[in-house]
Amino acid sequence: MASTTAKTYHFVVVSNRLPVDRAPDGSWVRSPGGLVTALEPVMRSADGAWVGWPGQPDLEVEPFENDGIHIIPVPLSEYDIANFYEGFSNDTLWPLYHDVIAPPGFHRDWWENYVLVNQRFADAAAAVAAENAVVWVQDYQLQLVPRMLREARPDLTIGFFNHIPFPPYGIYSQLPWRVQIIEGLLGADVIGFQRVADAGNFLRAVRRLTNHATKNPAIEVATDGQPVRRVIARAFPISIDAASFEELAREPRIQERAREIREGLGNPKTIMLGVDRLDYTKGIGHRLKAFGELLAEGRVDVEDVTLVQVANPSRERVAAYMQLRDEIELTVGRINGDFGTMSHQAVSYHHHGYPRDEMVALYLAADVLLVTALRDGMNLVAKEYVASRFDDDGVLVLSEFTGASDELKRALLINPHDIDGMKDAMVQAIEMAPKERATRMRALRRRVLENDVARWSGNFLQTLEQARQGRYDRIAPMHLPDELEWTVDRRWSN
Ligand code: GDG
Repeated sequence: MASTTAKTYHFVVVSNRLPVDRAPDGSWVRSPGGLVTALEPVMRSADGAWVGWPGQPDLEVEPFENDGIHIIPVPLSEYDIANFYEGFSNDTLWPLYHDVIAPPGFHRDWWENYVLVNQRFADAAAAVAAENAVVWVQDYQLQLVPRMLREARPDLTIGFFNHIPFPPYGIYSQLPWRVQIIEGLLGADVIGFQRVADAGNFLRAVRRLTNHATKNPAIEVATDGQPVRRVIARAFPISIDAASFEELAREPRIQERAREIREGLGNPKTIMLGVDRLDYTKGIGHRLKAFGELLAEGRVDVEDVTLVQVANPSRERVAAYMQLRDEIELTVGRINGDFGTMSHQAVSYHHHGYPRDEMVALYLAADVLLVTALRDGMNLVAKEYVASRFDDDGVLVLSEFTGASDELKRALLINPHDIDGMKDAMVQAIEMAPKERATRMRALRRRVLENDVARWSGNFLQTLEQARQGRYDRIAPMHLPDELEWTVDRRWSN
């Protein structure tokens, strides 16, 4: 383990969590996220560094190298985890940015700690960034970092990507610290969102809360006594390492495992699958309600159709998540009690995570994937299912409230609040003829395989490079559904 303390880097990624986990024996294991896969080639060629929290309270570790990536750990105390992370990030921003599906908590001590911890991340990044380096900050936990970094290091080129939605102004405006967050983000040169609608919501918030002019494709940020700075805000829909999912799915042992899974479930005619973090944004309750009603009405027979639900444990110390788990498990128990037979369970429920191999086997075993999120930045599970189905089979039922629905138009698109509509879509998916399944899946696959995560990071970093060179003429204007959105300057200020 080489120490890299005094070194500086020309490419720095900053995210709440580091891309490595500490094993019980003290060694570091790469966590298999899509972001790491996407950035790995850039990291290697640019000799990059990754700044983030190592995942355990009060863990102070010196910078080290892991498999070609320089790791710069930022420690968080128990207090920081409770206030910055579980509090402000996951109990204020998360519900607020997801259409207040759950009520956000507004607590000044959470906010104060959010500011403090963001400053700590910004300081750590500023310390390791070389002169004129590119720094890419990730996600809602670190929205103040771009401005903090710019103040410390005006020489840097700063990108920010928001993995979750950006809410409409009517909701965003509830946030007592709404101006500070906007100004924090505007420290970046390029701000990326999942959907065009998210970028539009952000632009509207900029107009309502600041005096900066918005001229497509840039916001002109005027700070006292300094030249006007241009900030690009636009959509860069994230994706997955599609080829690696297909590759895994093509392995005979994974296909054999898919057959075993089907057998283990009693070889039902149709397996429907849900894979989600156990989160109230994912619409798991709505999905179960629809399925339960189909069984009760006799439109679906428990001998023919099984719903497999993987509910990956998440944020288990946040009260809303504890309550959600109780509700979901009560519902699963009721459905199984009411409709299960000795040989067939209605819902096969799993409250734990699985290795990637098993996930891909599940995708192959599932005739239908149900993505019923009430709000979701993108939803990578939908794209992983499509990438795995090299056999051009399987039906994707996809909520229109996911970012993925902007691209995956040949899925069966649903409004998960409309339970009857969702039930009809489930039946349509179960009954769909093989030919239609294949036509739809082929179209979905073209989309996912072309727009993979390497293309996503490539597009973002290219825009960042154009911004660095001041080549704003090279950055295409973003087309908002309502073109008028861009034309008004300096409308309101607070
Ligand atoms: C946020 C945004 C946005 C899940 N269970 C297991 C497992 N997973 C993996 C999936 C997928 C990932 O976790 C979940 O990604 P999603 O996109 O579905 O959702 P969030 O966790 O909420 O992610 C989201 C994303 O950021 C990226 O920008 O799309 O909207 O909310 O990759 O496969 N993986 C394994 N075992 C499991 O049991 N191995």
